[in-house]
Amino acid sequence: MTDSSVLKEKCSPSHYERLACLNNEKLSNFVARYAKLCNPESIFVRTDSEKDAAYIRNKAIETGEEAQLQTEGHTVHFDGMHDQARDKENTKFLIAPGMSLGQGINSIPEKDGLEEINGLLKNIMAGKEMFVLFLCLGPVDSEFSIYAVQLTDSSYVAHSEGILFRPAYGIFSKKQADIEFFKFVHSAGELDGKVSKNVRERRVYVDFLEDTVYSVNTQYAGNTVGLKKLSLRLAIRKAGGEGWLAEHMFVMGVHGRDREKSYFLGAFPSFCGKTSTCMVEGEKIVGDDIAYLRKREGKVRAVNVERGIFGIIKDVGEKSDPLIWNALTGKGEVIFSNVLVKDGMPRWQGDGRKEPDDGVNFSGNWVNGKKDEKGERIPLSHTNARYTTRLENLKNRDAELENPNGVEVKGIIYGGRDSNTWPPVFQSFDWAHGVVTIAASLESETTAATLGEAGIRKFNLMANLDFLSIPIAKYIGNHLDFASGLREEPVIFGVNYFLRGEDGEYLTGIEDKRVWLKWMELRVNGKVSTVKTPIGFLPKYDDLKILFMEVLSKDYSKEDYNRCFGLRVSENLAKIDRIRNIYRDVENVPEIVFEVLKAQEERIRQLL
Ligand code: SPV
Ligand code: MN
Repeated sequence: MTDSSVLKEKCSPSHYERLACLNNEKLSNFVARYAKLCNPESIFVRTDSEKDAAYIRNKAIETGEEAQLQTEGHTVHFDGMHDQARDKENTKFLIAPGMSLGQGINSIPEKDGLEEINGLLKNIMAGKEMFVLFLCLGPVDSEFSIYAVQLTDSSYVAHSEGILFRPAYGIFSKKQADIEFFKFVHSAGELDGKVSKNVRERRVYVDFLEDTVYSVNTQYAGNTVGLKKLSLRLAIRKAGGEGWLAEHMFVMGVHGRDREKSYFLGAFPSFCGKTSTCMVEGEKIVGDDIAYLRKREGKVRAVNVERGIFGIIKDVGEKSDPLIWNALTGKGEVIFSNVLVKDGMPRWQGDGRKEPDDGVNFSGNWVNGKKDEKGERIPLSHTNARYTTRLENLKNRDAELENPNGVEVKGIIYGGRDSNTWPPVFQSFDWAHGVVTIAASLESETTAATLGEAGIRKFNLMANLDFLSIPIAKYIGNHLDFASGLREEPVIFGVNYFLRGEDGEYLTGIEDKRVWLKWMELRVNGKVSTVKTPIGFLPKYDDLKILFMEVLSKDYSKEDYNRCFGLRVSENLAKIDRIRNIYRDVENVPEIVFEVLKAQEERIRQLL
């Protein structure tokens, strides 16, 4: 059977024509190859039309991958009991003979990986429809754009891609064979009811040599939605070779006292306040998860790779998160995943309402007190339950979201879950100091967003470790080099929302991040001075006192300030030791990393 015959056989004539008219042999070969291997019953080629989007939405309801909720546009999707987060262990990079990605990055020889994945993909879509999606990372037709084709047999995945990313069939049609693209092949595999059955054979294999990612026997979006974390891995490598950066960062606009906006990027590991930071009241969101950064005319500009949010729903409440709350409770397209459904309404942990005693959740019929096979209580919704919606649904969406030139970046913020070392906010001395002692020294206490034990401090440089597709040393080198040729370097800040006092109590309030943002805005615009300390520049008490009153109408006491901003000497020294030990084990780390850490250590030791 020739390539085109499999397409003719499985596509209706009009859908066959949708592919054929793109005149792109590479593309047709790719689709044909996996159509042959995965053997779906039929193929749906999605254009950018609303009719096609509606077909996929309806299909998700028809197959049961999603169920309609009471509110117009709302649906719910459940992932399997053991498919609720990114699977780090089974996510691997295919590498050619003689190649090494170094420490901390899972890899498998290309030949073995392909053999395994091709075996798993064989006939995996039998009886199902395969969707062919054309999408774009970043705004369409800009310097930042990367195009992508996703194949999937999951209407939930296809639906999510359509909400989260810009459609690009039109560009494929315009550019014809002259288009480069990332490729994603996904199958949920055999289903048990509506969920992936063979999660033990869950695999996410990244073939960066072919710009292709395979994802099998899983539905959780972090493992399956190609343009999200799968493409980030490909983009990091592409960026490294081309002198730009692909980062796990939000993009937001912070208003100054004059109402002028300054744009910030922020990198936080999962569950550390990333979405809630870019979503604070009074400011503007461009994106909450992934950004591409490029240099232009001596400045850094960035875009949101996505146009939607796949956000954590736990603790989203009417009072604490009014902007998200409104988007999630009003009409409009939202997929709720792994929440509890009670009387056709989604409910979740920490939604601020009286907890129901029963309902349907990821474990099936749920009653309060239900236990899993290990005897542990099943919460009403999963801790990593999420919502998927367009930024368009949010009142605080920034007008620059679709600007093909991105926004000018004034500051970059790094934050982790850190109970005892960093102060709530501080500024690095310069680019290299920020890259080394803040970004590349980022650690975070673990959470439920990935499989594994929670509550352990883990090194996570730039909050991007899970997605690194190049050796750590090379990645740090790219960051250090990125400043070359810049007239104005973005200012690098560290934040910590999880600092605790001696009794274990949190020292800062949930809303305080609004103050830290305002202080950073003042700093990037040179409007306030600082206290110089061995770890960087700290806010002055008097400035914070004014900001707390202005932003939160709150008194800020000197005692609070001292508790939060007093330098934790032994903890900071211990951190330097931990980080240095990590980098000592990594090959080819630029010498400047050790020099900057040493200088920081000496500055701190002088206080002793
Ligand atoms: C994260 O965990 O960082 C997320 C969700 O943004 S996931 O798509 O799973 O990566
Ligand atoms: Mn993320």
